[in-house]
Amino acid sequence: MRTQVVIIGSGPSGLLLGQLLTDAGIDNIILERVTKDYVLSRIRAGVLEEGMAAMLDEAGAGERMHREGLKHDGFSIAFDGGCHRIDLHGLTGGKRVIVYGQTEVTHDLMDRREATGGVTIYEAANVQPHDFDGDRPYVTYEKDGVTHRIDCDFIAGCDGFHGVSRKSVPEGAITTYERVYPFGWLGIISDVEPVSHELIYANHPRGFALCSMRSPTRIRYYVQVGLDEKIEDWSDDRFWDEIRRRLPEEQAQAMKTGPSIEKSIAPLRSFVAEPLRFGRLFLAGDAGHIVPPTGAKGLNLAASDIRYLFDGLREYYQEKSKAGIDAYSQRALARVWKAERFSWWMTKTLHLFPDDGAFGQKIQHAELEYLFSSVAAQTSLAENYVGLPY
Ligand code: RFL
Ligand code: PHB
Repeated sequence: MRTQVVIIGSGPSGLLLGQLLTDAGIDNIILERVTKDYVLSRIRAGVLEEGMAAMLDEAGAGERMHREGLKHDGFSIAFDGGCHRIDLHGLTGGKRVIVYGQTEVTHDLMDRREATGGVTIYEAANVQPHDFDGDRPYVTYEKDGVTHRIDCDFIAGCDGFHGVSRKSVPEGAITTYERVYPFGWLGIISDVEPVSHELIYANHPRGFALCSMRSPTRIRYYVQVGLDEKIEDWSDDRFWDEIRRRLPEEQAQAMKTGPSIEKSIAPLRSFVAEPLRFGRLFLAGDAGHIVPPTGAKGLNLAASDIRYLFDGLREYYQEKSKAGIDAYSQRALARVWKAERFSWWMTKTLHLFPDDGAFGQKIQHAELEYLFSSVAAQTSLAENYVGLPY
């Protein structure tokens, strides 16, 4: 088999790249390790920057997002019994974010791929990129016990943090930067009305909490938990009691509760691999970098990587220029590091860090009080939250 670009991974990065390439007349095949239903069962991000929304439009997959997505002009930070609103729209000259689940984004991109005849091979086992340091790379995989080979011009590693692409790069060619946080997020989904029509991020002595949503009738709430916490120990009642304790009185009283339809614990990590290109292999999205979810940047960074990578590949095929692919790693990393900084700052400012002691807590309080009193500080937060330009 031969194609122009083999894409490893059918998450948002791989699907977005695949669609833009298909629409530009560039052949591609996606290899995905698990089933389509499994990919669609993953519950992850929920906040889209306008830049990402524009890319979904460009890929012809934005229609339902515009219809069902919730446009948010601001969010609040709960602290010390009060709730302080960050006016994203006013502080950024009219920008906003769209609350629309990653599951829906993936669904829309998969539907569009099917409608335009794109090829995805699900349950492709032992996917392995080869010879990407030369001019004739290829990828092997197993399907139903048979080994297949696809020859190609380029390989896009869009296979997430645990994927095979980054692991295939010789150790000496890659540098990694990492910070693992001493806590995780316990998240639930429940079909109840959100406590507020905008998101609330809470800093509380018992730990961080976040009230997000998926629709006007479905909530996505999180609480910070220790790394040793087990999901079996968290009944729905225990979760609702804990999140109410971390919110101001007014929101705690108003909170509607119900049975959870999903409950899971995710660890928090900052991670960057440099560079993001190794000959004819590119890393994009979580394969190349991870942010803690506090800034809602993971999914949005996947989109900006694909912006640069797609532009580079299109220039290569349509204009016979290598300039875009040569610049990919540097352009993507410049934006990645700014989002890493912002996500680290949001995480540091809003969570309880038990090892930082009383001094750490005092600094955190000063940081928040400064933020609530300074339009300059709020503007900086707002412009990062809505997304820096591509
Ligand atoms: P994905 O979504 O992980 O997709 C990678 C795809 O590659 C497949 N794969 C392979 N395929 C073939 N061969 C292999 N060897 C393979 N290994 C893996 C996988 O099955 C999968 O289908 O990466 P992508 O496309 O780069 O998208 C990135 C986003 O998914 C990610 O940044 C965000 O979801 C991060 N994230 C969150 N971001 C937010 O902004 N807000 C959140 O609330 C939020 N919650 C989360 C998250 C990520 C989580 N992970 C990674 C466990 C919660 C969790 C639990
Ligand atoms: C979510 O809705 O899942 C969500 C929203 C904002 C975040 C993280 C997660 O910062």
